[in-house]
Amino acid sequence: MLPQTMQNESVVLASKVTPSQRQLEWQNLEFYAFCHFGTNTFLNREWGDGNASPSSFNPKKLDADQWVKEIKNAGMRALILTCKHHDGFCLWQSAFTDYSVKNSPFRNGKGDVVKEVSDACKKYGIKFGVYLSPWDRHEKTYGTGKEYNDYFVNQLTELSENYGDIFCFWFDGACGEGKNGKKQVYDWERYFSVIREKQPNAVISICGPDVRWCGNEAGKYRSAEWSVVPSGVANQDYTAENSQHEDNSTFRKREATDKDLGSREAIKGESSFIWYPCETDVSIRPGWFFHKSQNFRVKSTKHLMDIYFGTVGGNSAFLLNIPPDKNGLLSKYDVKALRKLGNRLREEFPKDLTKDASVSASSENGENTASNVLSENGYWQCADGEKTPEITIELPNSTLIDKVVLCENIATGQQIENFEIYADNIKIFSGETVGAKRICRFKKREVKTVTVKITSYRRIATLKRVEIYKREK
Ligand code: FUL
Repeated sequence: MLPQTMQNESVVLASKVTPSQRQLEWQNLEFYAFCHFGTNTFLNREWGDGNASPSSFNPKKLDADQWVKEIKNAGMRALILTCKHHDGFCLWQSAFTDYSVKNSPFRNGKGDVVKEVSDACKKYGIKFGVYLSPWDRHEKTYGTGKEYNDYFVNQLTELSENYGDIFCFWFDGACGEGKNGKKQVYDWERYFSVIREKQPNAVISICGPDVRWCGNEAGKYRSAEWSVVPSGVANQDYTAENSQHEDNSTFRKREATDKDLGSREAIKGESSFIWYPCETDVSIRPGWFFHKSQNFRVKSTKHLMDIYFGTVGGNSAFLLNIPPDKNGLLSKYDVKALRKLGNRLREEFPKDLTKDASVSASSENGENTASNVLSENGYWQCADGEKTPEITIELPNSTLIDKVVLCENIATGQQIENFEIYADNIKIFSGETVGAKRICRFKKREVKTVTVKITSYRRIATLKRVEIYKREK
């Protein structure tokens, strides 16, 4: 028997949608870096017009190890590099254009930034991703149709074949006219099939089928985030329509436009759904590229932590941009912010207090027992049709706590609509949606038992993990 609440055909269909293996693996990354770097860095621009001389690109002290060490230390698990931004300048030695590092003074025209950064990622054990702007303001074939699509596919092929495993191809929605005043019709299906063939584990993000743009560049997040949305949301025209059309800073401050994509009200009447999880991209500074004038406008730890809790802790990935400076280094201002952020994250999540706890649930479903929520394997699922299932963690002693972290078993879909948390039978938190991760924060208190009560869900109710923390200091 289905739970009482699940009486709507759209909800039944949405509850059956599950992530692909590559989406499941991507979800584990949670927090990762963006590095916007290119001629704009040297010319103090956000959008290059494609006319900058390659000689402007001259990072004299480039040290990708420094970027990756700081990024990793701040808790990030991957890095996406702007291998080519809208200006068309390539940070690798592309055989298909002269507009690249090969005509720059960087390493006497012998350098390859993509290689140095991807090698550093391998060395320090984080994943590497590629931003390749479809919009190209330099390339003369842009706007011709097939000829530019061939060019773009050639570049995708070079990047796919020469730099090891790539976890993500990030396609921007921003698009305008090219050098010849023409607009290009992108052959997305062809781009996607090249990636699927050459890098089958990579997610294709934003103008792609695997990861959804949050809809703003200001670090705004939804209080309830659904990874299952109507199929129409994964449409490149829809994404491009909502993306930036002009180079101005107002866009970067704009807040989320779509308030809700996945609730039962939002999906009413829809009949086709996809797993399309959210990624929130925001820069540590006002701009995406480095500008000296913004050295004192690096976001505070408090602001970054708020975004972290709202995104990683709210069923979205967090893509934080840290732009290298003209030397080819993360500047001391950004490094300081990253170090403070890393320290704060370690303080917030020092050790999981559920070690040595015991667990019980109102019901269990076969091998999906309650005790699985305290282990790395398996998950808990309640008996079919139970109305308000609950699970209780009993700590060995009364303990000060200030956070409960919940993870649904998203491999079987996203199902929880509303839940409550009780500390020794006193309600201390209520929320909507859990998904991959929900970080529930409350004022610190001494607690012996923590109960999670699922007050409404779709088809089945599961939890993969329950963790409990208390901030140090
Ligand atoms: C936007 C671009 O136009 C910006 O320059 C930046 O790359 C940002 C991440 O995406 O659409």
